[in-house]
Amino acid sequence: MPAGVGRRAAVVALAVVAVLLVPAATAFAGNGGLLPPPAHSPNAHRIRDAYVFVMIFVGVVFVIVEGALLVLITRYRRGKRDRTQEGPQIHGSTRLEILWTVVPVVMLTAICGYIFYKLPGINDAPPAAAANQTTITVEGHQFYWLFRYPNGAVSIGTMIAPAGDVVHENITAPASEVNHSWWVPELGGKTDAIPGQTNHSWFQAPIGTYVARCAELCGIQHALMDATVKVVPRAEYEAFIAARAAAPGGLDVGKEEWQGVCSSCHRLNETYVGPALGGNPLLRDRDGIENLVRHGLRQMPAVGENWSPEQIDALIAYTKTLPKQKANGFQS
Ligand SMILES: [Cu+2]
Repeated sequence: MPAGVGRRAAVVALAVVAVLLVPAATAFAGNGGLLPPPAHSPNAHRIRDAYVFVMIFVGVVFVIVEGALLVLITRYRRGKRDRTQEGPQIHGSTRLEILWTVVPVVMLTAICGYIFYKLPGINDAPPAAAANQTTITVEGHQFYWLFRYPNGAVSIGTMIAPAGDVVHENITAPASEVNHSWWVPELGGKTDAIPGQTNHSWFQAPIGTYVARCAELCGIQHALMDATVKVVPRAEYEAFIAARAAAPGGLDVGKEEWQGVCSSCHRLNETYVGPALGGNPLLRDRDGIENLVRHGLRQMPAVGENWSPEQIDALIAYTKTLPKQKANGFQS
């Protein structure tokens, strides 16, 4: 092989490696690299195991296929052969053909088998005998998550859950909503929140704070539709839901509504997705605000269509604490 050709091949190979390294480096620069975030619930562990198992095959296939591609491109290149001259004529290789049929079948069977082996542990929650059970309803709304606890307590944006318990999630959305998807990557897979339907998921997690996201494009502020799952000791969970149930119209509920619901689209002193609300008499008008959140107006969805009267009380209690006048200048 002439020296010039060898150098050119080396340069091409280096360039290919560099191009391949760019996405790999980007992936590793993100937290956790190519892997899902660490799992903190048995179902999430199994999802991660399945991901890693499939990833091993994907990696090996990628290297073999791309490697073969590079070898074949180099080995069978035209080189100095004239364009009009035919290249070497290669006919079938029975052994190779059997190999590239059988190997993928074996790989797909292995992947299938492993996934079916893991699936029950992803889908089915541990039985009642194994751990305390709690049920929390998760409701998707444009553009916030609302949580309902067994004693009637409600929270918005932050779910409080007892550590170690099997927490069953009933995932749904009110009738006039759009589809959302509840996803806490560290605690399990995605589950659709479909209007008028209830889907189920579960987790069993240690004390910690976990990020949740809406995984279904659901409208203009979809990007803001995240939430937090705070897993706390059981006593703390019980105290929280008891306090919430005792004061369903309390200021803390109102503050969550303002920050988690209204603020997705409104600022006090500047136009955001919706108009500025600072100084708006509506903030002191219970009937007016109720009508607005229950029915929506023009582009504004009916964000509180299924809120209890106490939740409306909570919102008005909070908005009454906001400044009466629109501030001078444009800060929010
Ligand atoms: Cu959504």
